[in-house]
Amino acid sequence: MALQISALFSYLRAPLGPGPLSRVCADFQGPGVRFKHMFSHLGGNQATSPVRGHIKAALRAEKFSTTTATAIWKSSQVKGSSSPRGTRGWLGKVALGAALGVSTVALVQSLHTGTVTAMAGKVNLNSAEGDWKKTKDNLLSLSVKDRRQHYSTANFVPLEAVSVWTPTAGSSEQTLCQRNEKLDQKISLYSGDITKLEVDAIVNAANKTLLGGGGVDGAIHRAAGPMLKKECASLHGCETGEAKITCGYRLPAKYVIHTVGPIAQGGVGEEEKKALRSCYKNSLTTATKNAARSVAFPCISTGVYGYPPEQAVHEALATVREYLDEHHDKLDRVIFCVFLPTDKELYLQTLPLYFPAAPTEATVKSKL
Ligand code: AR6
Repeated sequence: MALQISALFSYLRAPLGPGPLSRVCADFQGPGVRFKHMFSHLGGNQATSPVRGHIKAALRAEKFSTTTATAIWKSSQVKGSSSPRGTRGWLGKVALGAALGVSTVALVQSLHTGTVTAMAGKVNLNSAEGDWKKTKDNLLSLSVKDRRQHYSTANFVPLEAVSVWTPTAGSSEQTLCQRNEKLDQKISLYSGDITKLEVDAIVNAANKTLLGGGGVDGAIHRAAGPMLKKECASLHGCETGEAKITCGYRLPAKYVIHTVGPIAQGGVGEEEKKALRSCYKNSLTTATKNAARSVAFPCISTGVYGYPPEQAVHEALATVREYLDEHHDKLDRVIFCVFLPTDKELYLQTLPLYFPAAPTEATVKSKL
Protein backbone atom coordinates (compact mmCIF):
# COMPACT_ATOMS: atom_id res chain seq x y z
CA MET A 1 0.00 0.00 0.00
CA ALA A 2 2.72 2.45 0.96
CA LEU A 3 4.38 1.77 -2.37
CA GLN A 4 1.21 2.44 -4.32
CA ILE A 5 0.72 5.70 -2.51
CA SER A 6 4.32 6.64 -3.02
CA ALA A 7 4.01 6.07 -6.73
CA LEU A 8 0.81 8.04 -6.88
CA PHE A 9 2.26 11.09 -5.23
CA SER A 10 5.83 10.83 -6.20
CA TYR A 11 5.54 13.92 -8.36
CA LEU A 12 4.55 15.96 -5.30
CA ARG A 13 7.81 15.24 -3.54
CA ALA A 14 10.91 17.33 -3.29
CA PRO A 15 13.52 15.84 -5.64
CA LEU A 16 15.78 13.46 -3.84
CA GLY A 17 18.31 12.74 -6.53
CA PRO A 18 21.96 12.75 -5.57
CA GLY A 19 23.58 16.16 -5.66
CA PRO A 20 27.23 17.01 -5.34
CA LEU A 21 28.79 15.29 -2.40
CA SER A 22 29.96 17.59 0.33
CA ARG A 23 32.03 16.50 3.22
CA VAL A 24 32.51 17.99 6.61
CA CYS A 25 35.53 16.15 7.80
CA ALA A 26 36.72 15.67 11.30
CA ASP A 27 39.91 13.76 10.82
CA PHE A 28 41.18 11.70 13.66
CA GLN A 29 44.89 11.13 13.66
CA GLY A 30 46.16 8.04 15.41
CA PRO A 31 49.56 6.38 15.37
CA GLY A 32 50.08 5.41 11.75
CA VAL A 33 46.42 5.57 10.99
CA ARG A 34 44.05 8.17 9.75
CA PHE A 35 40.41 7.86 10.52
CA LYS A 36 38.07 10.17 8.75
CA HIS A 37 34.67 11.12 10.00
CA MET A 38 33.17 12.39 6.83
CA PHE A 39 29.75 13.80 7.08
CA SER A 40 28.84 13.25 3.48
CA HIS A 41 25.43 14.44 2.54
CA LEU A 42 23.66 15.31 -0.61
CA GLY A 43 23.86 18.94 -1.61
CA GLY A 44 26.74 21.17 -0.62
CA ASN A 45 24.82 23.70 1.40
CA GLN A 46 23.40 22.33 4.61
CA ALA A 47 20.56 24.82 4.64
CA THR A 48 19.47 24.11 1.09
CA SER A 49 20.32 20.43 0.76
CA PRO A 50 17.33 18.59 -0.74
CA VAL A 51 17.71 15.84 1.83
CA ARG A 52 17.67 18.29 4.69
CA GLY A 53 14.69 20.07 3.19
CA HIS A 54 12.93 16.78 2.90
CA ILE A 55 13.77 15.78 6.46
CA LYS A 56 12.53 19.12 7.75
CA ALA A 57 9.32 18.71 5.81
CA ALA A 58 8.92 15.24 7.28
CA LEU A 59 9.44 16.60 10.78
CA ARG A 60 6.96 19.38 10.21
CA ALA A 61 4.45 16.74 9.24
CA GLU A 62 4.61 15.34 12.76
CA LYS A 63 2.95 18.51 13.97
CA PHE A 64 0.34 18.47 11.24
CA SER A 65 -2.79 17.12 12.83
CA THR A 66 -5.59 17.96 10.41
CA THR A 67 -7.31 14.85 9.27
CA THR A 68 -10.16 15.85 6.98
CA ALA A 69 -10.44 16.84 3.37
CA THR A 70 -11.84 20.21 4.46
CA ALA A 71 -8.72 20.76 6.46
CA ILE A 72 -6.58 19.99 3.43
CA TRP A 73 -8.49 22.56 1.53
CA LYS A 74 -8.04 25.17 4.26
CA SER A 75 -4.40 24.30 4.50
CA SER A 76 -3.90 24.68 0.77
CA GLN A 77 -5.61 28.07 0.89
CA VAL A 78 -3.37 29.28 3.69
CA LYS A 79 -0.44 28.20 1.61
CA GLY A 80 -1.74 30.29 -1.27
CA SER A 81 -2.51 27.39 -3.56
CA SER A 82 -6.15 28.24 -4.09
CA SER A 83 -5.79 29.18 -7.72
CA PRO A 84 -8.24 27.44 -10.05
CA ARG A 85 -5.33 25.42 -11.38
CA GLY A 86 -4.24 24.46 -7.88
CA THR A 87 -7.79 23.54 -6.93
CA ARG A 88 -8.31 21.37 -9.97
CA GLY A 89 -4.97 19.73 -9.43
CA TRP A 90 -5.74 19.06 -5.82
CA LEU A 91 -9.22 17.70 -6.48
CA GLY A 92 -7.81 15.50 -9.20
CA LYS A 93 -5.29 14.05 -6.78
CA VAL A 94 -7.96 13.38 -4.17
CA ALA A 95 -10.22 11.74 -6.75
CA LEU A 96 -7.40 9.59 -8.03
CA GLY A 97 -6.38 8.71 -4.50
CA ALA A 98 -9.95 7.84 -3.55
CA ALA A 99 -10.25 5.65 -6.61
CA LEU A 100 -7.23 3.73 -5.42
CA GLY A 101 -8.58 3.46 -1.90
CA VAL A 102 -6.06 5.81 -0.30
CA SER A 103 -7.13 6.94 3.17
CA THR A 104 -7.82 10.59 3.86
CA VAL A 105 -5.07 10.65 6.45
CA ALA A 106 -2.56 9.46 3.92
CA LEU A 107 -3.79 12.03 1.47
CA VAL A 108 -3.55 14.83 4.00
CA GLN A 109 0.00 13.91 4.81
CA SER A 110 1.12 13.33 1.27
CA LEU A 111 -0.34 16.61 0.12
CA HIS A 112 1.09 18.54 2.99
CA THR A 113 4.59 17.16 3.13
CA GLY A 114 5.27 15.20 0.01
CA THR A 115 5.76 12.13 2.12
CA VAL A 116 3.31 9.31 2.66
CA THR A 117 2.60 7.66 5.95
CA ALA A 118 -0.40 5.53 5.29
CA MET A 119 -0.32 4.02 8.77
CA ALA A 120 0.64 7.12 10.69
CA GLY A 121 -2.88 7.75 11.93
CA LYS A 122 -2.67 4.55 13.97
CA VAL A 123 0.69 5.15 15.58
CA ASN A 124 0.86 6.77 18.99
CA LEU A 125 4.42 6.38 20.10
CA ASN A 126 4.26 8.68 23.09
CA SER A 127 1.77 6.67 25.04
CA ALA A 128 2.31 3.44 26.91
CA GLU A 129 -1.39 2.67 26.48
CA GLY A 130 -1.31 1.39 22.91
CA ASP A 131 -0.65 -2.06 21.54
CA TRP A 132 3.11 -2.39 20.98
CA LYS A 133 2.67 -5.19 18.48
CA LYS A 134 0.45 -3.12 16.20
CA THR A 135 2.69 -0.12 16.60
CA LYS A 136 5.72 -2.22 15.77
CA ASP A 137 4.05 -3.71 12.68
CA ASN A 138 3.01 -0.27 11.51
CA LEU A 139 6.45 1.21 11.97
CA LEU A 140 8.24 -1.66 10.32
CA SER A 141 5.95 -1.38 7.31
CA LEU A 142 6.98 2.23 6.69
CA SER A 143 9.77 3.38 4.43
CA VAL A 144 12.73 5.10 6.09
CA LYS A 145 11.43 8.41 4.80
CA ASP A 146 8.09 7.91 6.45
CA ARG A 147 9.59 6.57 9.66
CA ARG A 148 11.55 9.81 9.99
CA GLN A 149 8.33 11.57 10.89
CA HIS A 150 8.29 9.60 14.14
CA TYR A 151 11.86 10.03 15.34
CA SER A 152 12.18 11.65 18.75
CA THR A 153 15.21 13.56 17.51
CA ALA A 154 15.64 16.02 14.67
CA ASN A 155 19.41 15.53 14.75
CA PHE A 156 19.67 11.99 13.54
CA VAL A 157 22.77 10.77 11.72
CA PRO A 158 22.13 8.81 8.52
CA LEU A 159 24.39 5.88 7.75
CA GLU A 160 25.88 7.73 4.76
CA ALA A 161 27.19 10.36 7.17
CA VAL A 162 29.23 7.84 9.13
CA SER A 163 32.51 7.33 7.35
CA VAL A 164 34.15 3.98 6.91
CA TRP A 165 37.42 2.93 8.45
CA THR A 166 40.31 4.10 6.31
CA PRO A 167 43.65 2.94 7.69
CA THR A 168 46.66 4.48 6.02
CA ALA A 169 49.81 2.62 5.12
CA GLY A 170 52.21 2.23 7.98
CA SER A 171 49.79 0.93 10.59
CA SER A 172 50.30 -2.69 9.64
CA GLU A 173 53.61 -3.49 11.29
CA GLN A 174 51.95 -5.12 14.27
CA THR A 175 48.73 -6.76 13.21
CA LEU A 176 46.68 -9.65 14.45
CA CYS A 177 44.73 -10.13 11.22
CA GLN A 178 45.29 -10.06 7.47
CA ARG A 179 44.57 -6.98 5.45
CA ASN A 180 41.13 -7.14 3.87
CA GLU A 181 40.14 -3.99 2.03
CA LYS A 182 36.55 -5.10 1.60
CA LEU A 183 36.10 -5.44 5.34
CA ASP A 184 37.43 -1.93 5.95
CA GLN A 185 34.43 -0.70 3.99
CA LYS A 186 32.18 -2.39 6.52
CA ILE A 187 33.72 -0.87 9.64
CA SER A 188 33.21 2.55 11.24
CA LEU A 189 34.27 4.30 14.38
CA TYR A 190 31.70 6.85 15.43
CA SER A 191 32.10 9.17 18.35
CA GLY A 192 28.79 10.30 19.84
CA ASP A 193 25.35 9.30 21.01
CA ILE A 194 24.19 5.93 19.68
CA THR A 195 20.54 7.00 19.93
CA LYS A 196 21.07 9.38 17.01
CA LEU A 197 22.23 6.76 14.51
CA GLU A 198 19.90 5.91 11.66
CA VAL A 199 20.99 2.33 11.16
CA ASP A 200 19.13 -0.95 10.96
CA ALA A 201 19.99 -1.86 14.56
CA ILE A 202 21.70 -0.39 17.59
CA VAL A 203 22.89 -2.63 20.38
CA ASN A 204 21.87 -1.86 23.96
CA ALA A 205 24.12 -2.69 26.91
CA ALA A 206 21.19 -3.79 29.02
CA ASN A 207 20.73 -5.69 32.27
CA LYS A 208 19.09 -9.07 32.74
CA THR A 209 15.61 -7.62 33.35
CA LEU A 210 15.62 -5.75 30.02
CA LEU A 211 13.42 -3.19 31.73
CA GLY A 212 15.80 -0.25 31.42
CA GLY A 213 18.47 1.27 33.60
CA GLY A 214 21.12 3.97 33.42
CA GLY A 215 23.95 4.64 30.97
CA VAL A 216 23.34 3.80 27.35
CA ASP A 217 20.34 1.65 28.34
CA GLY A 218 18.63 4.68 29.91
CA ALA A 219 19.43 6.86 26.89
CA ILE A 220 17.99 4.29 24.49
CA HIS A 221 14.77 3.85 26.47
CA ARG A 222 14.28 7.61 26.79
CA ALA A 223 14.75 8.18 23.07
CA ALA A 224 12.65 5.20 21.99
CA GLY A 225 9.66 6.08 24.18
CA PRO A 226 7.43 3.95 26.43
CA MET A 227 6.58 1.28 23.85
CA LEU A 228 10.11 -0.07 24.05
CA LYS A 229 9.73 -1.03 27.69
CA LYS A 230 6.41 -2.68 26.90
CA GLU A 231 7.95 -4.87 24.24
CA CYS A 232 10.97 -5.58 26.46
CA ALA A 233 8.64 -6.76 29.23
CA SER A 234 7.28 -9.38 26.86
CA LEU A 235 10.76 -10.88 26.39
CA HIS A 236 11.10 -12.13 30.00
CA GLY A 237 14.65 -10.96 30.52
CA CYS A 238 17.92 -11.99 28.95
CA GLU A 239 20.89 -14.00 30.18
CA THR A 240 24.44 -12.67 30.22
CA GLY A 241 26.00 -12.97 26.76
CA GLU A 242 22.69 -13.46 25.00
CA ALA A 243 20.81 -11.03 22.77
CA LYS A 244 17.17 -10.21 22.09
CA ILE A 245 15.68 -7.87 19.51
CA THR A 246 12.90 -5.29 19.65
CA CYS A 247 11.60 -2.49 17.49
CA GLY A 248 13.37 0.90 17.82
CA TYR A 249 10.07 2.85 18.07
CA ARG A 250 10.97 6.56 18.16
CA LEU A 251 14.65 5.89 17.60
CA PRO A 252 16.21 6.46 14.19
CA ALA A 253 17.36 2.85 14.45
CA LYS A 254 14.82 0.37 13.13
CA TYR A 255 15.68 -2.23 15.78
CA VAL A 256 17.31 -2.39 19.20
CA ILE A 257 19.30 -5.52 20.00
CA HIS A 258 19.51 -5.90 23.77
CA THR A 259 22.45 -7.79 25.14
CA VAL A 260 23.67 -8.25 28.70
CA GLY A 261 27.37 -7.85 29.27
CA PRO A 262 29.34 -9.54 32.06
CA ILE A 263 29.77 -7.75 35.37
CA ALA A 264 33.51 -7.45 35.71
CA GLN A 265 33.98 -5.48 38.86
CA GLY A 266 35.75 -8.36 40.56
CA GLY A 267 38.25 -8.66 37.69
CA VAL A 268 38.26 -10.25 34.28
CA GLY A 269 38.67 -14.01 33.89
CA GLU A 270 37.99 -16.43 31.05
CA GLU A 271 34.29 -16.49 31.90
CA GLU A 272 33.90 -12.71 31.52
CA LYS A 273 35.91 -12.68 28.31
CA LYS A 274 33.77 -15.42 26.85
CA ALA A 275 30.58 -13.68 27.90
CA LEU A 276 31.65 -10.39 26.37
CA ARG A 277 32.53 -12.10 23.09
CA SER A 278 29.14 -13.81 23.15
CA CYS A 279 27.45 -10.41 23.48
CA TYR A 280 29.04 -9.23 20.24
CA LYS A 281 28.59 -12.50 18.39
CA ASN A 282 24.99 -13.07 19.45
CA SER A 283 24.10 -9.46 18.66
CA LEU A 284 25.50 -9.86 15.14
CA THR A 285 23.74 -13.18 14.67
CA THR A 286 20.48 -11.63 15.84
CA ALA A 287 21.00 -8.72 13.44
CA THR A 288 21.61 -10.91 10.41
CA LYS A 289 18.69 -13.19 11.29
CA ASN A 290 16.49 -10.11 11.13
CA ALA A 291 18.04 -8.80 7.91
CA ALA A 292 19.60 -5.86 9.73
CA ARG A 293 22.61 -4.94 7.59
CA SER A 294 23.96 -2.01 9.60
CA VAL A 295 24.63 -2.41 13.32
CA ALA A 296 26.06 -0.01 15.90
CA PHE A 297 27.65 -1.18 19.16
CA PRO A 298 28.34 0.80 22.33
CA CYS A 299 31.30 -0.30 24.48
CA ILE A 300 29.41 -3.08 26.23
CA SER A 301 30.13 -3.65 29.94
CA THR A 302 32.74 -0.89 30.18
CA GLY A 303 30.54 1.52 32.15
CA VAL A 304 28.57 0.49 35.23
CA TYR A 305 29.59 -3.16 34.74
CA GLY A 306 33.26 -2.25 35.16
CA TYR A 307 34.97 -4.23 32.36
CA PRO A 308 38.34 -2.55 31.72
CA PRO A 309 37.92 -0.73 28.38
CA GLU A 310 41.47 -1.54 27.26
CA GLN A 311 40.64 -5.25 27.50
CA ALA A 312 37.07 -4.99 26.24
CA VAL A 313 38.18 -3.34 22.99
CA HIS A 314 40.11 -6.50 22.01
CA GLU A 315 37.13 -8.77 22.63
CA ALA A 316 34.89 -6.44 20.64
CA LEU A 317 37.22 -6.09 17.64
CA ALA A 318 38.32 -9.73 17.54
CA THR A 319 34.73 -10.99 17.60
CA VAL A 320 33.49 -8.58 14.95
CA ARG A 321 36.47 -9.34 12.71
CA GLU A 322 35.87 -13.07 13.06
CA TYR A 323 32.19 -12.69 12.31
CA LEU A 324 32.81 -10.51 9.26
CA ASP A 325 35.41 -12.93 7.91
CA GLU A 326 32.69 -15.55 7.83
CA HIS A 327 29.54 -13.55 7.12
CA HIS A 328 30.67 -10.42 5.26
CA ASP A 329 27.88 -10.84 2.72
CA LYS A 330 25.23 -10.43 5.41
CA LEU A 331 26.36 -7.07 6.78
CA ASP A 332 27.05 -3.70 5.20
CA ARG A 333 28.37 -1.89 8.25
CA VAL A 334 29.38 -2.46 11.83
CA ILE A 335 29.82 0.78 13.76
CA PHE A 336 31.78 0.99 16.99
CA CYS A 337 30.06 3.86 18.75
CA VAL A 338 32.28 5.39 21.42
CA PHE A 339 31.02 7.94 23.88
CA LEU A 340 34.11 8.87 25.86
CA PRO A 341 37.23 10.50 24.36
CA THR A 342 39.35 7.84 26.06
CA ASP A 343 37.41 5.10 24.28
CA LYS A 344 37.84 6.86 20.96
CA GLU A 345 41.58 6.89 21.52
CA LEU A 346 41.57 3.20 22.46
CA TYR A 347 39.70 2.23 19.31
CA LEU A 348 41.94 4.38 17.14
CA GLN A 349 44.95 2.57 18.55
CA THR A 350 43.48 -0.92 18.45
CA LEU A 351 41.49 -0.98 15.20
CA PRO A 352 44.63 -1.29 13.02
CA LEU A 353 45.48 -4.55 14.74
CA TYR A 354 42.28 -6.15 13.52
CA PHE A 355 41.59 -4.09 10.38
CA PRO A 356 45.12 -3.29 9.18
CA ALA A 357 46.32 -1.20 6.30
CA ALA A 358 48.33 -2.64 3.43
CA PRO A 359 51.93 -3.32 4.43
CA THR A 360 54.29 -0.57 3.39
CA GLU A 361 57.16 -1.29 1.03
CA ALA A 362 59.54 -0.88 3.95
CA THR A 363 57.64 -3.45 6.02
CA VAL A 364 57.63 -5.96 3.18
CA LYS A 365 61.37 -5.49 2.59
CA SER A 366 62.17 -5.83 6.28
CA LYS A 367 60.43 -9.20 6.34
CA LEU A 368 62.33 -10.54 3.37
N1 AR6 B 1 25.68 6.45 23.32
C1 AR6 B 1 26.75 5.62 23.20
N2 AR6 B 1 27.43 5.15 24.26
C2 AR6 B 1 26.99 5.51 25.49
C3 AR6 B 1 25.88 6.35 25.69
C4 AR6 B 1 25.21 6.82 24.54
N3 AR6 B 1 24.15 7.60 24.62
N4 AR6 B 1 25.72 6.52 27.03
C5 AR6 B 1 26.69 5.83 27.64
N5 AR6 B 1 27.47 5.22 26.72
P1 AR6 B 1 26.90 1.41 30.47
P2 AR6 B 1 27.37 -1.42 31.00
C6 AR6 B 1 28.64 4.33 26.88
O1 AR6 B 1 27.15 1.74 31.91
O2 AR6 B 1 28.73 -1.12 31.55
C7 AR6 B 1 22.80 0.12 32.80
O3 AR6 B 1 22.22 0.64 33.94
C8 AR6 B 1 29.42 4.47 28.15
O4 AR6 B 1 30.32 5.57 28.08
O5 AR6 B 1 25.74 2.06 29.84
O6 AR6 B 1 27.24 -2.57 30.06
C9 AR6 B 1 22.16 -1.20 32.38
O7 AR6 B 1 20.79 -1.23 32.68
C10 AR6 B 1 30.15 3.14 28.18
O8 AR6 B 1 31.30 3.23 27.36
O9 AR6 B 1 26.69 -0.17 30.26
C11 AR6 B 1 22.92 -2.19 33.16
O10 AR6 B 1 22.41 -2.33 34.47
C12 AR6 B 1 29.18 2.17 27.50
O11 AR6 B 1 28.17 3.01 26.92
C13 AR6 B 1 24.30 -1.62 33.20
O12 AR6 B 1 24.14 -0.21 33.04
C14 AR6 B 1 28.53 1.16 28.42
O13 AR6 B 1 28.23 1.73 29.67
C15 AR6 B 1 25.13 -2.12 32.06
O14 AR6 B 1 26.44 -1.65 32.24
